[in-house]
Amino acid sequence: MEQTITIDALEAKVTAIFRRAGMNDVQSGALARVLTAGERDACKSHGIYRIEGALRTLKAGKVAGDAVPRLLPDDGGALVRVDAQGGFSNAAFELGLPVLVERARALGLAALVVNDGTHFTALWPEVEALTERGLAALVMCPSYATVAPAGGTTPLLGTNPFAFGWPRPDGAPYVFDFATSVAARGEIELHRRAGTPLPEGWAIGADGQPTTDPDAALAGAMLPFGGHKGSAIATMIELLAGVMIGDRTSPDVLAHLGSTALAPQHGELILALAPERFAAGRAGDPVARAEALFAAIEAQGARLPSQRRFAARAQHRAQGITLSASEAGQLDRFQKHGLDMIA
Ligand code: NDP
Ligand code: PYC
Repeated sequence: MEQTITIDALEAKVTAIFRRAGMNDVQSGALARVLTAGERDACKSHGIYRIEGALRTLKAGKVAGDAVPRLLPDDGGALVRVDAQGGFSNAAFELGLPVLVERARALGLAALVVNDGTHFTALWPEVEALTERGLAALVMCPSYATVAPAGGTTPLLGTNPFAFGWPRPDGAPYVFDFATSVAARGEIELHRRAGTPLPEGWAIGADGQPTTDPDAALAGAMLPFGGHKGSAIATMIELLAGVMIGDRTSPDVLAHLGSTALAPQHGELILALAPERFAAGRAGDPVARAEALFAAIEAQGARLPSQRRFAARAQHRAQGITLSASEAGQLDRFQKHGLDMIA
């Protein structure tokens, strides 16, 4: 039977599942917050369906559920670094956030580098943590090699998500967050589970020919969004959030895991910018100018990115989240049996 539960109750349940699986409070709490936020905002591809993959990765010994992230000593400059210690990047981000905010406010621009973390969640929770504090943000990370570069046929790049946020004085921030492939791999997996074909143009099979079959797509290669443009952005992410920060690129991740069934371990780059510092001494208030731009977009009947998410959030806050019978049953089984549920 379908089950409707509050956001807080869902978060408590997801936390309990991770605790039952042997993860510590720091890791369980951070991961539960992000996955529950995915359900709350109707981002099914990075919501509770990802619990199974996280537990599988834990059972395979490819993520440390007991990791305590460590903030590395620095010189007080713009670069803040957290060692995730082999745990989930979400916990490392939470540790680095206050220092990143303080440095960005003081210097105008600061970067948080997370190394050696497992990151399989959406990026917008991290972006919103910065916009809530009055900062603009850019976040990116590699994934595993599943996307062929434009003009190629073999998986090399990751689905490499890229997210941006701009704080707004009254209400929800401007945020976009997307895979640099035509679709996130999670979307293909959801089509596979539902037995529905993919839209045209998402993927090619192992033979290099276009396919709408999710299994063939998962065995073949995904395609970058926007042809050579998405391919170049995905490559930039490999460089900035892989090579530059001394961490794995997407091919390294796949070589390390040997599978896309496990959550990827790599680094992450988070940039925080203080708009008022950049605009100082120039004409015009950046807040007011940004609002005028958003108003002009909406005046054409276009919607701002994340508006769908914010509407889902408001609805779920008011009415709770409805889980299907199979989702609710699976959560109960995970909570009862822990890692024994994972083959
Ligand atoms: P979508 O294509 O669903 O959405 C991309 C963005 O565009 C969202 O901000 C969305 O806002 C916005 N948007 C969608 N339609 C419109 C429209 N008509 N007008 C204006 N804005 C619009 O995202 P993806 O499927 O590419 O990615 C989904 C998630 O997967 C992301 O959160 C990403 O971080 C995550 N991901 C994580 C990876 C990882 O390794 N950790 C790898 C790949 C993806 P809205 O949500 O309101 O519709
Ligand atoms: O949906 O492409 C994806 C993805 C890869 C890793 C985490 N999410």
